[in-house]
Formats: sequence, structure tokens, C-alpha cells
Amino acid sequence: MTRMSLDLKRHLKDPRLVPIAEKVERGERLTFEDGLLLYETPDLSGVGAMAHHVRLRLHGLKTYYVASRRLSYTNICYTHCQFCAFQAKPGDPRAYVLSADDIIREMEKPENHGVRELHMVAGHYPKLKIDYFEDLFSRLKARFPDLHLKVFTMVEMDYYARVSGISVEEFIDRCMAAGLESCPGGGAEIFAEEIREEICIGKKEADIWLRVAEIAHRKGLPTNCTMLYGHIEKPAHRVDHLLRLRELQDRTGGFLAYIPLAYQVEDNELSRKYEIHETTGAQDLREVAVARLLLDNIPHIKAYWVMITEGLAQIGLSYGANDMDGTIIEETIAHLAGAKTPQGLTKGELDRLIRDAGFEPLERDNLYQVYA
Ligand code: V47
Repeated sequence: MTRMSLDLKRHLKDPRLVPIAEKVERGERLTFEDGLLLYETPDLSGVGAMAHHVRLRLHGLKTYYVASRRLSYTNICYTHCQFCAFQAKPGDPRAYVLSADDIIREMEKPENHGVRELHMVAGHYPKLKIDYFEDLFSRLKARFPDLHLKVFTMVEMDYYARVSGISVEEFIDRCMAAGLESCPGGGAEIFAEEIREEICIGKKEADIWLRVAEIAHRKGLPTNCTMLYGHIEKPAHRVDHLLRLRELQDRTGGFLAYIPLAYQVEDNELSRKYEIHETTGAQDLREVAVARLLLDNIPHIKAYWVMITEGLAQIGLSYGANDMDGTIIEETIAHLAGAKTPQGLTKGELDRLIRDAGFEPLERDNLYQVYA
């Protein structure tokens, strides 16, 4: 037994965690049952200590963030996700679609100078077809050659390929040729079918998300992955979700980062139908830690300050997270559903949050190369 292993076990209050700690120290893979116990144990700080051990082994104190801008080209959506407060139906006074000119004009504004990553996800609107995206990406790249284009959930790519009458493979090839460089991790929600039937009528098949991610990875298009937690799902659904991500990553290696998404309860059908409370700080920290422990093959775990608050994201850095996401500038999906955090943070603010928590802040690009 190494000295490190003695140290790690000293942090455990629940003796049932000892075999898991031994596996963590040996770098051994955790099982479905281990995952359930990590959710069930009252020993949150023990789970956190194990996750921190892995975080230190992988990244030391290094903690990344990116100068990013969020934007949604449309909020019109024909899919019915019960948890979403962002979508608008055609005819709704809030409904909008942005043209390529609108988006370029937006990115030219002084507040967007210095942005290195443009992160776009949006509604499922059948009037947008492949030529809209090819035109948008090629014009953005012509105007801002160094801007990284991180666009589409896996479900969006499936949808827009279908409405364009082409295969997902062709859709990805053409978007990549026009400038698409990576994809965000949204839209995965919870893979378990019985939960999807309740929370995302219209995108019931989890396999679509996983199948498109696999195609993207095989084409050299890196993506992130997420899980929406804190609604009607149970721990077994969360473990199942994480292990399905791990299994795909074993085969492709294409996931860069995992982001646990805390369900925001306001102004959506799901919280009108069920009595659902906001996630607690303990729940949020446990999600970060369990992910770090189960997802042994995904390099980066984000503490997403928008959904769990800046303060908790700082603590999340000691529970397994090594990435604070980014500056964002204007966030709508979480804020329309009740998030009380700022719309964006400056690089200086992110730097201070990370440093104050005892970690080393590093500005990265989308592929985790650090800017000097
Ligand atoms: O796709 C929608 C989810 C996602 C709610 O890849 C909700 O770097 C909580 O994907 N409460 C958008 N979640 C956010 C997202 C993301 C965030 C940060 C980083 C990255 C990344 C990706 O949020 C949506 C959907 O899955 N969502 N409504 C809600 N009420």
C-alpha cells in the first residue's frame, strides 16, 4: 500500500467506500454498482476526496477557461423538450432567426473582441438547411479566421441533416469543410428511455445522440458531452448515462470534456407538471465528483458556473473539476429557466475565482492548448 493510498482512505467516513478508494488509487475502472454507491453514500466529502485525487493525478492544479461567446441562431423549435424555457413556436412574439449578416455584425461588436470560441446551439427549425450553415460558417471563417466554431448538439445535426435531405455523414463533412471545428455537449439529457419519454417528447431515442457523436468522432470532429440532472431521474439513470458515455469514449476517444447540467426549474413544462426543487450545492458537487470518478477516459470535467453559481464552481475544482467553462458574455438557455448567475464573466473574474480557490488559471483554446 502506498503512502498516498493511506492518505486517501483517511478521508473516508463510510467504510463501504474503501474498496472504491483502493480501485481509484490503483487507477482501476469503477463499476455500475460502485457508481450507485457513490450516489447513495452520505459521505460526500469522501467522494470528493477520491475525485480530487484523480483530478490532481490528471491535471495537478491546472484549471482551464476559454474566452467564449454564446449565441443561438434561432429559438424556434419544433421539438417539445419539457425542461426547456428557451424554445418558441412560430408566431410567438419572442421567435427569431438570425441571418449570417446578423451574426457577423454581432461578433464585430467591441464586447466580442478577444473571443476565441463561438459556441452556438439553437432550436430545431425546418426552414434552416445545410446551405444556411455552409454560408454562415464560411462567412464567419472568412471574417474571423481565428475564431473557433463550436456548433450543434448531436440531435441538431441529426435534425438538420434530415430536413436537408442528406445523411448525417454528408452534413458533417460539408459543415466541417465550411469551418465547423467542434461541437458542444448539450442535448444528451438523460439516456434512459423511460425518463426521455417524460422529459423530451420528440427526441426520445437516446441512440440518436450517441450514434451521431460516434460519427462525428470518427470524422475527427471532437465533441463535449453532458447530462441533465436534478429532475425526475434516479441515481441508476445517471450511472447508466455516464457509463454509456464512457463506453462510447472507449471506442472513439472523441469527447474532450463532460459537463454536468443542473436542471433549472423556472418557466418550463417539466417543473409545472412535477414538484421539482432546485438542485442543492451538495447534489451539484456530487455530480462533478461522480463524473470524475466514473468517466476515467474523458480528460476534462467542467464546473459550469452558470448553472451551479460561481462560488460552487470554485469548490467544484476540489471535487474533480478542472475547467470553469468560459466568459460566455450572453447566456439564455439557463437564464430563461431561472439561473440567477451573471450573463457572463470577464477573463479577470474567472482568473480570480480560480486563483482564490487555490488553483492555477490557464486560458485555453477549444482543444486545451494554453495561450501564453
Ligand atoms: O442542450 C435546456 C440543457 C443545454 C435546461 O459543451 C437545460 O462546453 C438545465 O449544452 N436546465 C445547453 N439545462 C447547455 C450546454 C453546455 C453548457 C456549457 C458548456 C457546454 C459545452 C455545453 O442545456 C441544452 C440542454 O441539454 N438545458 N434547458 C434547463 N432548464
